[in-house]
Amino acid sequence: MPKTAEPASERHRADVQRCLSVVIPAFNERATIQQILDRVLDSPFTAEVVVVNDASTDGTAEIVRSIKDKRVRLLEQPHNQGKGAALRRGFAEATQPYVIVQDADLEYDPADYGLMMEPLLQGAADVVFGSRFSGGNSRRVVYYWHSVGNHLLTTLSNIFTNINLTDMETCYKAFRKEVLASFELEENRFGIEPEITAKVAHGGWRIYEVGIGYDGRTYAEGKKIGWRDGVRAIFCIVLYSNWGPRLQVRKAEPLVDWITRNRA
Ligand SMILES: Nc1nc2c(ncn2[C@@H]2O[C@H](COP(=O)(O)OP(=O)(O)O)[C@@H](O)[C@H]2O)c(=O)[nH]1
Ligand SMILES: [Mg+2]
Repeated sequence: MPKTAEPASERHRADVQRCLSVVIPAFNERATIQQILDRVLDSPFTAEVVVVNDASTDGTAEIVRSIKDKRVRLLEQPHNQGKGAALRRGFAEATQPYVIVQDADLEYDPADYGLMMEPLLQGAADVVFGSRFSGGNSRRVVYYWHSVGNHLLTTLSNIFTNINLTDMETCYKAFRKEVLASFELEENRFGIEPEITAKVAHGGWRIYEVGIGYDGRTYAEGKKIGWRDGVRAIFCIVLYSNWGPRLQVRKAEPLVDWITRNRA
């Protein structure tokens, strides 16, 4: 990537152009939605925030509605459909040249948008992944077996896509808008992460990875993803690879769907 005198991450706030659509999928995130929106709106890159409320029942939407900042738009899903469906809706509504995914909890920090935007603004990248497992950023120490699972899923994804990511499942994925317009997304739930990864890899887009901080939450603090989502992720890695159509993995979909949906 070409070096400039003043990288985006260190540029003076006043010099930063607002150019970023932040898409926030939100399902029952009353405890954190206000705080994450404050942080997102505080970023000098944020031109627009598209919150997709996934039929929350805890008052999340009311909190979003009470925010006066004109950059915030609230979209309502008619019934709960999952993160993937929420992102599909949010991406379709994004109007800015760059789009980033922001979860509604506080695990990922909008203060890292500068790092994420740098390769995009310099014209070096079409897509940027924020990695929790590379770089010297601080990271809350949480579940060991989750990190093993993440590494396994990333490795499997890399094998099928032939790109060398260190964190495929990261929430922080930033795109030039054209990239998102170049493919259709199908996954409704957490399978969206391997699906996006496979589609940007197969599209030949220029992908960069930057180290980001991570303040992981525990299940007691509201974390929801589970091992069944890992099963779905493995399925999606194969399904959306070049091997998918040849192996006719779609035939296994009803069973994988059933496993994913029947949460303990
Ligand atoms: N778990 C879950 N999250 C959803 C859903 N729809 C939207 N989301 C949002 O997707 C993001 C990621 O979910 P989260 O439970 O934090 O995933 P995790 O941090 O990987 O465990 C959060 O912003 C959720 O509010 C859904 O149906 N289920
Ligand atoms: Mg989360």
